[in-house]
Amino acid sequence: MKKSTLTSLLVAALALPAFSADPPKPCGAIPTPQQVDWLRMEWYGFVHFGLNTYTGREWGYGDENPQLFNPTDFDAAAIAKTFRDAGMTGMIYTAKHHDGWCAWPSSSTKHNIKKATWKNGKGDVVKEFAKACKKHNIKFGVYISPWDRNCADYGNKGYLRVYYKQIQELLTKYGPVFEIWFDGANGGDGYYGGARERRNIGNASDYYNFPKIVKNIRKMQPDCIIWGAGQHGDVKWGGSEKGHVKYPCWNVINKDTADERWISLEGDTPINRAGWFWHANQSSKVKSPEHLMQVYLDSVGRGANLILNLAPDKTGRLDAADVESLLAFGKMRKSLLSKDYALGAKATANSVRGNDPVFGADKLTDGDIESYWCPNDGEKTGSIEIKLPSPATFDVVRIREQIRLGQRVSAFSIDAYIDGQWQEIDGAGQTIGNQVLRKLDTPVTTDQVRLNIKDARACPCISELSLLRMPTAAGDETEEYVFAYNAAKQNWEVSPSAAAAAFDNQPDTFWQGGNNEAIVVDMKKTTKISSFSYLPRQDGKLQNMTDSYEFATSTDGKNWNTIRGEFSNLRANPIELTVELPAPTDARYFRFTPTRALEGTGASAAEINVK
Ligand code: FUL
Repeated sequence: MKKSTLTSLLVAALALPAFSADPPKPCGAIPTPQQVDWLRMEWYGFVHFGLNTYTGREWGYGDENPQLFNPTDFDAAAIAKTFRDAGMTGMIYTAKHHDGWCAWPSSSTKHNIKKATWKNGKGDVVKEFAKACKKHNIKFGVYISPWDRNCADYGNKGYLRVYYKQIQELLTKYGPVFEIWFDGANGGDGYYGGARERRNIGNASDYYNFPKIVKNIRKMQPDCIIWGAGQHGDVKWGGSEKGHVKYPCWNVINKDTADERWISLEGDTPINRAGWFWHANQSSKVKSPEHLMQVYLDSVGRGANLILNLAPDKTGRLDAADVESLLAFGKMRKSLLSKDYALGAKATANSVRGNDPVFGADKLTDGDIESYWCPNDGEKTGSIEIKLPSPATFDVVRIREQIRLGQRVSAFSIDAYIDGQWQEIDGAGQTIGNQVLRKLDTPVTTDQVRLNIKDARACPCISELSLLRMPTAAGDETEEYVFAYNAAKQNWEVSPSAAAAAFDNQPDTFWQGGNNEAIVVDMKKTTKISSFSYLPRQDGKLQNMTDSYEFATSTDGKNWNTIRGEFSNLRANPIELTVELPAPTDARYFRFTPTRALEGTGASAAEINVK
């Protein structure tokens, strides 16, 4: 090496800042930039709107008349605006649900919007929503059910061509799609082109060939987040249709193995207890803003995203009660996030990576989501003290990890300096990820807070700590169950008498019997009824949970009018379901006969009602 080169290298080395540390190496699986952007969207809306809106079903059978679709007052822009006003960052529309009906003029099947009464078959709901989202600056996504109860070829290879075509149409004709939703419900009874039978597809991933689907989506829309797809996608189900995700919440699968892969979670829930689609008389079932806040804390506040469903009614408008609750929750959330008492506060840490200020403690309070505090490699614990300019009162602590380097922290606690000493205000912190929102039991007033990282998979990388105040108390989970209606049941004569538990207005008690064991009710006087409702057992068990029925009415107890059907989606969402009768009917007696259970051979019902 020439002497001059050596000298210039030495000069360059001396010119470096006194302390300069390299950033830590990623730990485990890391998210793609798209997954990071997606997590920062936090929450967005779901829209369930299709033929089910007109039949009152949660799952269409596949034989519905496509002419039924006829919204008289559909305004996609008004819906997108409501979502935007609430603070939602996107919308995912059920372009095709399990009934197989396509809400766009698809060339893959005849069962589509071209046969709708609406706009003489010239309409396209997907197009209108995509345009409306663009106009109101929220992202647009699609739900396209893999299960198709209409298609004659469902279960065979032939259906795959149809399905791939549908995916291709949705991803190439409507502009950017931020997320595509592949539902997990697969196979079962259906119309299937007239076969009216039960079809099982075995392993869903193998049948649909999700790896191939994922590959094709990446080509068509590289930025599209893929939900489900048998864990070949980017995001997985939160685990219940109540919107919550479990805590601790790791955004990886095959954790700590060579196959570890980043997959985030999404909590999903409808704003209305009536179900995902719109149902008559649902206004009394809307979830309160406080309840929604609790759902938000238990999804977004555990490091996942939240998708909240709003269902347009038959006119195509959102339900007024749903909108009111959505906007009230949106306001509550904005208020919660509006003031961070820790922003700009001084911070010191017991250890800073290579003593380099780039990784200093004040990165937690600089309002920059990308900068982060980090200790040296091998240090899996650490503690940071934050000193506020003056005491503040807060009851939510938000902490974020720099997830681009992987999810690391597995245990933490928070202390506050109160009455001259450090006191633990949260000792139960586990994972962090994109963000945790830790709600304290009571508000705390202090000017000093300490975050203790107690364990991590590698040196922790914490990007933010915020001190927030909840505008009103977050709702409690045990909000009282609201029935669709409470008829005067006390005078009814129920046979067998053991079935009384299904008519006591107590959601927690339930009747258990056998399949095909009829319950006959004498209401003692003839009334006009137009629907009946069924609440499945509420103890969290699926065993003997009735999911198919016969329901009959009679004026004399001898001659019966009978209908048959299924209670859909109970496995994921065991809510009270209302079945509209074909026409209002005079009845003194009704008979409920369970004909199938989700699991097991028995039958059960927590509550049955008529209206
Ligand atoms: C479930 C479906 O079966 C429901 O009908 C609904 O669409 C929900 C979002 O996903 O798996």
